[in-house]
Order: sequence, then C-alpha cells, then structure tokens
Amino acid sequence: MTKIQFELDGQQVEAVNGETIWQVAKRQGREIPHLCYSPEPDYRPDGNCRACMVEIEGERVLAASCKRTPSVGMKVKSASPRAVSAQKMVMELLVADQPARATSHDPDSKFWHWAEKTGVTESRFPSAERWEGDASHPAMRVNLDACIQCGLCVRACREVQVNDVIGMAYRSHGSKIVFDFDDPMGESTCVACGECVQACPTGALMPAVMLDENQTRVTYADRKVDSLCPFCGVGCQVTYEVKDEKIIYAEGRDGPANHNRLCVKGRFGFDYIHHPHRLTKPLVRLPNAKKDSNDQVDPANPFTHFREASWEEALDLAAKGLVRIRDGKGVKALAGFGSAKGSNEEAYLFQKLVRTGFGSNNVDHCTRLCHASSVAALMEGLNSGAVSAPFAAAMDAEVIIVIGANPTVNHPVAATYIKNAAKRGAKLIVMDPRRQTLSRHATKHLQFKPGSDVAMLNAMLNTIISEGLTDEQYIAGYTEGFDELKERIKEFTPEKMEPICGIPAETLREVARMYAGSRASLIFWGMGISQHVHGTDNARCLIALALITGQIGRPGTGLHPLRGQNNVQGASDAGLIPMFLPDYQPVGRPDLREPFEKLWHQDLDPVRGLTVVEIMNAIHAGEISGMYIEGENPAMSDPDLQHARGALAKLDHLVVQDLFVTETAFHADVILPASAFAEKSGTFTNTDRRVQLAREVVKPPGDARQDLWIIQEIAKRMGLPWNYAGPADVFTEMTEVMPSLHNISWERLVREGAVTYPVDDPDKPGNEIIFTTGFPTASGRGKIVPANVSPPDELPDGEYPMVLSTGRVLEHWHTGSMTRRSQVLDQIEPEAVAFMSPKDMRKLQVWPGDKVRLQTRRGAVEVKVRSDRDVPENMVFMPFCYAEAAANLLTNPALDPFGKIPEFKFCAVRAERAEVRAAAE
Ligand SMILES: Nc1nc2c(c(=O)[nH]1)N[C@H]1C(S)=C(S)[C@@H](COP(=O)(O)OP(=O)(O)OC[C@H]3O[C@@H](n4cnc5c(=O)[nH]c(N)nc54)[C@H](O)[C@@H]3O)O[C@H]1N2
Ligand SMILES: Nc1nc2c(c(=O)[nH]1)N[C@H]1C(S)=C(S)[C@@H](COP(=O)(O)OP(=O)(O)OC[C@H]3O[C@@H](n4cnc5c(=O)[nH]c(N)nc54)[C@H](O)[C@@H]3O)O[C@H]1N2
Ligand SMILES: [Mo]
Repeated sequence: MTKIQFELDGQQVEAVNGETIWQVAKRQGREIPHLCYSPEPDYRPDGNCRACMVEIEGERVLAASCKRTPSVGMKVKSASPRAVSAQKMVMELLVADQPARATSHDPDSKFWHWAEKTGVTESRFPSAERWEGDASHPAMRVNLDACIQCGLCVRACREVQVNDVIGMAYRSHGSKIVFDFDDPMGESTCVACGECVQACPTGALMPAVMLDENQTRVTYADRKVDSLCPFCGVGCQVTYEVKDEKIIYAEGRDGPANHNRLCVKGRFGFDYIHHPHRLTKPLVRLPNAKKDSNDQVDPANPFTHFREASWEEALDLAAKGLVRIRDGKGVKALAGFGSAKGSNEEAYLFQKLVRTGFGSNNVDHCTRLCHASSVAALMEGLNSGAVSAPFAAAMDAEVIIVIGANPTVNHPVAATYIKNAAKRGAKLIVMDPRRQTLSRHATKHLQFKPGSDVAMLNAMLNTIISEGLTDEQYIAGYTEGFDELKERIKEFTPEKMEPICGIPAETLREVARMYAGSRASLIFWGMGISQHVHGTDNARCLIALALITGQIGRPGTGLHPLRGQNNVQGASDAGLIPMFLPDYQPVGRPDLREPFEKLWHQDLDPVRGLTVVEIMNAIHAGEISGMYIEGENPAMSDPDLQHARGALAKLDHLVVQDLFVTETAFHADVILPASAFAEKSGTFTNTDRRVQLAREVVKPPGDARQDLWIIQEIAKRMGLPWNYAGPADVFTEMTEVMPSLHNISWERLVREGAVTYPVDDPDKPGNEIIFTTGFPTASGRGKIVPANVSPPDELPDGEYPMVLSTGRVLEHWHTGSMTRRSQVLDQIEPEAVAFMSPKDMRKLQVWPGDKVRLQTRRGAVEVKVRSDRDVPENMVFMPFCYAEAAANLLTNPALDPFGKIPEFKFCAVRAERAEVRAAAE
C-alpha cells in the first residue's frame, strides 16, 4: 500500500494507493464541485470541465483535483478565494449556455445541484447557439442545449459499456456529442443500455418517459427501493423509482455483478408488470371451452374461455383436480414445472410440494432446455454444476474463449467486462457459427460449421497433448482419465477435423496454443454448446481443455457456463430437478435422501422423475394427466410445439400460475394470478453463485397474490401441514439441508445484499473462485471424459436444405410474455423476424422486410426476414419470442441422452419466399 502525506486546506492528510486530491478530500468529508467527473460509478477522470480546480502552493496554474494525485508534502487549497472563484467562474460560464433552471430538462440534475451549492444561478455571459432536440429514440431523449461537453457519456459508451456509439465530433464552437456519424440516436447503432443517461450530469440525456412535451422533467419518484433486475443470470442490482405505486425508472446500483451497469431490459423493461393484460383475478375455464392445441390465445382478448373466480373457489378447484388424479391414477400421473424466474424460496417450496404432495420426482424446469447437458458433464467430471469463477474474472484473464454464447445480446452487462478485458489487451477468441458483436473485439473469430464443436475442440485437445502443452503437474495432482484421453484423442488430428468443422488445421493449432500457453485462460459457454444432441459431449471437451492445461482454480482461469434465467442457478440448487433433491443429492441414494425425509417427515420416491420433454411425451402416452405449471411457458419454449401444445391440451387437469394468460395458460383449467418479480421479496442466485436479496417494490395488482402464498395454499389443500411465515422462514429451512447455503443467513443477506457461495464462515466473504485445490468428487480429482464426433440429429437434405438455428434478440425475453408487454422493448423490436445472409436472400429472391415461409418436418411459419451478414450461408436464425411466428413449431425435439436437452440449435429447414409481395403488387 502506498501512502502519501500532504496538506489539504491546512490539515495533514494521506492519499492511499494513488488516490486523487478529490478522492482524499471526499474521504475527509469535503466535496469539491465536479461535473465531468463521476466518482460513483467510478469513471476514468478526464479533468476537462475544470469545475474541481484547486490551488497548489508553488504552482502557477490551478489543478483539476479529480485527476491530480498529490505528491509528498504538497500543500493544496480547495477552498481558497482563488480556487473558489475559478470553480464559480466555470459554473457561471456553463450556466450561460443552459436553459434556465425552471424550464431546464432536469432541474434536479447534478449540474443544478452544483450550481446551487457554488451559489451560481445566473450568468453575466451571453448564451451560445443551441442544438435542436432529438426525439428519435423510444427510450431516451437527447437535448444537447443542456450539454456541457463533459464527455461522461462518451466514456460511458466507449470505456464502460464499450458500445462505441457516442463520440465527440466537429471542431471548436461546432463541436458536439454525436451518435455514430451524427445520426439520430434512434437510427444509430445504440443498444439503449442507458449508461449515458445515467452518467449525464445535466439532463441533456434523459429517459424519455420523464419529460413532458416541453422537454421538462415532470416525473419525480415518491420513493426508491433497492432490488434486482428480473431478466438474466447476470443479477444486476437495481434501484427502482416508484411514483403513485408504479415503477417509473430503474437505475443501476453498485452491485458486485454490475457495478452500476445495466442493459436495455434492466433499465427500460420493467413496465411489463403494469401492462393491462396482467392477471388480477383467478380464472376458471368455462365448461364449454374445449381444449384444442390449434386454438391460440388472442393477446388483445386473452380472457375468452375463462371466467373470474374467487381465490377460495380457484384454489379448491386447482387442488381437488390434482388430488383426484393422484388418488385415482397414482402419484406418477402428476407432474410440475417450477420456475427459474421465481425466488429460491418459491423453487424450494415448489419441488417440496411435488415430492411430498404429489408424491414423485416429476418436477423439472427450464434448465432442462438450457444448461442441462452442461450440468450433466460438470456433475460427471467435477461433481458440481456451478461456475468455477465469476464472469468478472475476465478482467484477470490473458485469454478468453467465448463459445456458443452471445453475451452482448444475452448477458449484456457480463459482456461489458469481456469487452473491457479485450480493450486492456486480453486475447478474446469467439467460436460461433454466427458472427456477433463480440467478434469485433476478438483476436479471432472461428466461424465453424454448426454442430461440429466436438471436432473443433478435439483438434485443440489433440494439439495440446501432441505438442506437449499440457500441465503435467496439474494433471498428476488433480485429474483422472488423462491416459485414456491421450490414447483416444490421437485420431482427432487438426487435419482430420478441418473438413468436419471447417476451420483450417493451422488455426485450430494456433488457438490451442494460445489457450494452453497463457498465464490464465477462461472459457465462457452458452446454448450453442448445450442445446445439441451431443451437448454433454461438447461440454466434456471444454472441461477436458481446462483440466489438461490446469486453466482452472486460479484468478483469471476457469469454466463459466453463462446461466440464463435470473434464478436458474438457484432453482436448480433448490431441487427443481427430477433426479436431484436440493443441492444435487441424487434421489436414488438412501443415505442422501434420509435428511430430507427426516426434515419433511415423509418417505420420498427413490426413482428419478421425468424431464420436461419426457413429461410431454408421457402425457401423449396417457401416463400423466395432471400438471401444475408455475412461471414457465412450455407452449412456446418447448421444442416441436404442435406436440407440446397437444400434450397440454390433452391434460385432464392443468393449473397455471403466471402473470398473463400465456400460450400455456390458455390450455389451463385454473389460472392463478401471481406476483411479478418487483412485487415480491426473496433470494435469487446469479450465474456467479451470488445469492442476492430482492425486495418488494410495489404490491401485486388487483387480486394477484404472492407466488409463495399460492404454492402453500395448494400444498395445504393437498394435505400438507405447511405454515411458513414468509420467505425468510423458507430460506432458513433451506439452509438446514443445503450445504451450499451454509453461513448465509437471511439476516446476512439483508445486511450485505449479496453473498457468493460457498462460504466458510458467517463473517467471511464467499469464495468467488472454487476448485483451487481439486474437486468435490470422491477422489478429489476432476474426471476427464473423452468425446466422439457425432452429427446433429437432423441434417439438411434435398427436401430441407438449410440449417435452422434458434436463439434470442437483445430486447426480448424468451417467449415474449414479459418483454413484448414492455413499451420500450416492444417498440424497438416490434415484429417477428428471422435472419438470413444477404446471399441466401438473393438466392430466394427476397428483400429485407419480405416474408419467408420456413418449413421443417414439424411445422411451418411465415416471418419477415432481415438481412444479416453475421449469419453464415445456408442458415436461418430465428428468435423464439414471437407467438405469431413461433420458432418452436419448427424445432427438433431429439434429446441429448445424458442431459435430456433438445437440439434447439440445429434442424433441417426449407425457406421459400412467401407470396405476400406478389399479392400486394
Ligand atoms: N435478451 C435475452 N437475453 C437472454 C435470454 C433471452 O431470452 N433474451 N435468455 C436467457 C437464457 S435462459 C439463456 S439460457 C441465455 C442464453 O444465452 P446464449 O447462450 O448466448 O444464447 P443463444 O443466443 O441461444 O445461443 C448462443 C450462440 O450459440 C450459437 N450457436 C448455434 N449453433 C451453434 C453450434 O453448433 N456450436 C456453437 N458453439 N455455437 C452455436 C448461436 O449462433 C448463438 O450466438 O440468455 C439469457 N439471456
Ligand atoms: N427454439 C428455442 N427454444 C428454447 C430455447 C432456444 O434457444 N431456442 N432456449 C430454451 C431455454 S435456454 C430456456 S431457459 C427456456 C425458457 O423457457 P420458459 O421458462 O418457458 O420461458 P419464459 O418466457 O422465461 O417463461 C417464464 C414465464 O414465467 C412468467 N413469469 C415471469 N415472472 C414470474 C413470476 O414472478 N411468477 C410467476 N408465477 N410467473 C412469472 C412469464 O410470464 C412467463 O410466462 O426456453 C427454451 N426454449
Ligand atoms: Mo436458458
């Protein structure tokens, strides 16, 4: 620790570890005016606005305290007449160019706050010419008449979020902030993360919803509540601003995962909870409303088929139907889907309800469609499904591999750290059949053939072993199975793998050397790895890469499967899995089952339950006839929807608990209106294994109730003597049987907000990096499991010549139930689209905006097409969020044999021009 003694305003003070004069003053309780400087979030100081000038004895000119670090014995005066007069002069010059405070865009801005504090409210100087406002973006409003050119938005956009949209252009008097090439913001490449809005000190950049038509701020919060973002596994901490019991704005907090950063969904996507389609009363199916899998919910009129009911009636009906099937057809005739969008406590109670109330292990959730294969491989190899290091470990890595993940779209805030790292010089290698935004920051993008991961990764393993780039000591100390891999991998030479994966042998070698040879290499992966019939094999290769090179268990190394839903890590930990009790205790092991049987006062089913797609199949086979689905939308998210919807429609009894009449709820007998994320308190576990506390921000609308309460009411009616006072009570029970939660108490979470497991001591922070000395397996060693090359289940042929790949877009969440009801998000991406390469579009004679008909062996949809150079030739990429053109009508339900995950990322498709154009002409 470096310490520098100096004098500040007559006092002896100390600057620690390179602190600036401004920072020392702040620590001493003195705040020096500042505009272009943002201490929190901590941006690079630029020193351009000169509002923070201080006098340094012996120096002719004043110094910008935000940037200047003191030297030993320096004498600094921050409030001398000279310093104060300079600070005031800066403010006065800036005030001259601003709209008057009363009519300013944000009279409450940091700028006016400092103007007031320095006593400058008017200016003697003439005002300069003003820029026109820009209303082109649905979320943000640009009013450059208030811009002081402090450059905070440029740093926000380029250095923090690394989106590289905002810049300073033109010269002297004409200089101004621009988006791309001085485009309107709404037409620029802006991804609407809103970091610039959060950083702007004057109101020149504002959330559009806060302003009236005169561009004056009209909304002020009545109160603010600290909670989390409801969308992805990054787990950003958010402060919600509430006015008249409605959320009006979301701002990033300094959470350990996000350090004040947010993305477009977190910042602008909160309003789905206030949408008029929200369920506010329990609904019961009308007796004459037949269930028909081809019948579709009309979003504008979603309540046909149902009548309102009281809670008593709805809960009685819901539970009676389940009891009737359980007692009549047997416990295996029931199944439940819990939710990775709900809290840990909800997930825990839901699986407990299925295991003790329904009586079987037929409980699963969307993790089956997500990282099931990754978890299967990780459990097999390391006996732990969690990440070995947080995503921010990217900042300590020398080489970062991102394979089968598109983080700027799907984990945008995590992606900012990867981009920050690349900017600092880390080598980024992206491996994806599609190019993506991260490719621009990458040292290399390997655009290999879809479905050929094992070939590519085996070639890397082959190179590392044959060139002696392995870490022999690590292999000897911490792994098993290396000799078998060494033997088996011989045949997978880069030359042999080149034609299969389409990457030149020399490139494969080069990347293998980079990964193995670096001081610290880190692998991120996503659905491109897991959603294949060989998903488990794909993940096995990644684990083997880390194990044979020892690139795990140290800072900047590791394996990080980017978890998707905000609580998919927690929901899996809590036991929403058919083969595992909480904390991955196999249901078949009597010794591991016993503690749960004791705690729950009941014998438990020793046989593993059915998975998501297996449950759909079992319904068709007549084996399952009753279901309870909480916070999942399988009628949109399952593969081969015709089949899945057919199953839902075939059920004798379906209870759905959701926020809206989703495509799934449309087939229900009883719909229970639940609490949205912002309407409940509970714990959520992010992709980093960080358990974080979410707090109720507003009350559920109308008669909607807490998920936790609803699950308990169903349990009681199924004969379970439950009596939990609230989430804290449930969490406490969880800590008794879940070693992962040891030393994390509810009180601790209230105090600290976030704790990363595993934790060694109630007073110690959690372990961010695990597997530092081996693995939690019986032998303490990580198991290397070789994989063979196998093709995707359904290859293109003459009839279906192209590859259909499905995934996501930035603005929409999964099945669209939430984000298509968020005004800003739906305005940015309002209609169903598929993406194709310009070459294929020419071949098909379609133009951007034309409709194509996509046909697979399962179904057909018509959808507008967008030209996208990132998509390789012979591929159609489609997000699955659009009910009117549901991608999953097309996808292949073939499963990976270990993880039971369907092959969402690959099936054969035929694309043709739909005849709309002709009809219109
Ligand atoms: N905006 C938004 N964000 C989300 C979600 C959302 O719905 N919307 N969902 C969340 C959830 S639950 C999840 S699981 C995550 C998913 O996040 P990601 O894993 O990033 O998801 P995808 O976009 O489905 O797929 C990732 C990449 O796999 C590539 N890919 C396709 N085929 C192959 C292949 O054969 N091999 C390899 N290596 N790659 C291939 C695709 O081109 C794509 O770029 O996102 C989370 N975040
Ligand atoms: N083609 C294709 N299909 C895929 C994928 C793919 O890449 N391609 N990815 C798969 C993956 S990775 C995943 S994770 C799944 C996701 O599949 P799902 O989990 O089925 O999708 P979501 O839309 O997230 O569904 C969440 C539901 O919960 C409701 N909800 C939200 N918050 C709450 C709450 O607090 N309480 C209650 N009760 N309900 C709530 C929402 O309205 C919504 O209906 O999709 C899978 N399907
Ligand atoms: Mo997911």
